[in-house]
Amino acid sequence: MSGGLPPSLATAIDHVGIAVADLDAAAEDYRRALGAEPVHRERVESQGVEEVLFAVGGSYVQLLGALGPDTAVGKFVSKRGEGLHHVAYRVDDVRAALEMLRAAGVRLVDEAPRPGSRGTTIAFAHPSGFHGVLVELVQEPR
Ligand code: CMX
Ligand code: CO
Repeated sequence: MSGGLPPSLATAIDHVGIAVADLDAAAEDYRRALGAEPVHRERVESQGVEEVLFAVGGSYVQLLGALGPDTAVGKFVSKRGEGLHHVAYRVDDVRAALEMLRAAGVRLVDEAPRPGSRGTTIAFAHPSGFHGVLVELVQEPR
């Protein structure tokens, strides 16, 4: 197939986000299992999470501990238990990517980009548009 296809949304999988109940315990389990030290840890108040990142190739595994029960991750863990929380796609321009999703009729969580960890710019699209998987768009710092 060629012609008429818009440019693709993303350049890579940036990370997979995994909701955990105890961030320190999970980070230690992943450290042993992956045979690698975490590369980053950050509290992101605006998202209600603390994250630990492990690098795998050019992508990350993002462990997410909730900062409280009424946060996105806190509610997820109490309703569904630990596990895959979202898939994050790396994009060149979050604003343009949001426009592409909007044009494709995908339900958005964020209407506009916002700051994420590591100086990234992020936005979320609703799981309903991606067959049950919450989607994050990530633009690396310029
Ligand atoms: N993946 C798939 N489904 C999810 C989900 C997720 N991560 N989180 C909630 N749901 C489902 C619930 O299971 C529930 O399904 P049912 O109706 O079938 O029971 C439904 O969505 C509603 O659940 P809820 O607890 O009422 O959740 P809300 O609708 O209030 O919020 C969502 C869901 C996705 C809009 C919200 O979590 C959100 O805005 N997320 C974006 C921000 C975020 O997740 N930040 C943390 C990560 C930060 C980072 O990666 O840096
Ligand atoms: Co994420």
